[in-house]
Amino acid sequence: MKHIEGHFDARGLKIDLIVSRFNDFISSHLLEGALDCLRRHGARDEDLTVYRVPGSFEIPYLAARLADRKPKPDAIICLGAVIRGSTDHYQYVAEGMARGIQRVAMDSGVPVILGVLTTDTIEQAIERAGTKSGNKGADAALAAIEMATLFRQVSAKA
Ligand code: INI
Repeated sequence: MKHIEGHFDARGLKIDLIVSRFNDFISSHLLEGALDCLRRHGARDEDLTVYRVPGSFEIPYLAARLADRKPKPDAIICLGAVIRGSTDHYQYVAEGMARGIQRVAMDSGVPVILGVLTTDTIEQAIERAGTKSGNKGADAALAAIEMATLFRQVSAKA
């Protein structure tokens, strides 16, 4: 029986991070968590590139461009915070962002990791950006390492 899975050694992985400027108070902490996690798993700064976009809705547009480059990145990590307001704008931004990210991943074959918080309140976002519920940017980085190392093995076997 074959059993193939990713691991958590990030040495040599080329990873792009896309960070939304909207709610930067939150997304900057997600970025810190992601970078810290990547470095602690062996990623080198010269293999990491941070890109900024205006809001989470724009993340998939840039992800599509980055995933299209040759050579492709090993993974793309998307970071931001969509926080519910008094109108339904939140819903359009959150749905467009999540569906777009998934579409880029499916179309490109690059793991595109959803590290964008969608919360009802600012407090819930703070809890997930390095306080009592951990740091979802770090969680996204771990998922990126696991998927990138899994995809490398699958490609090597193909
Ligand atoms: N962008 C976010 O990243 N988070 C939000 O909470 C948010 N809300 O609620 O408005 C938000 N809006 C901006 C959006 O992502 C686009 O930048 C904008 O609509 C221009 O296309």
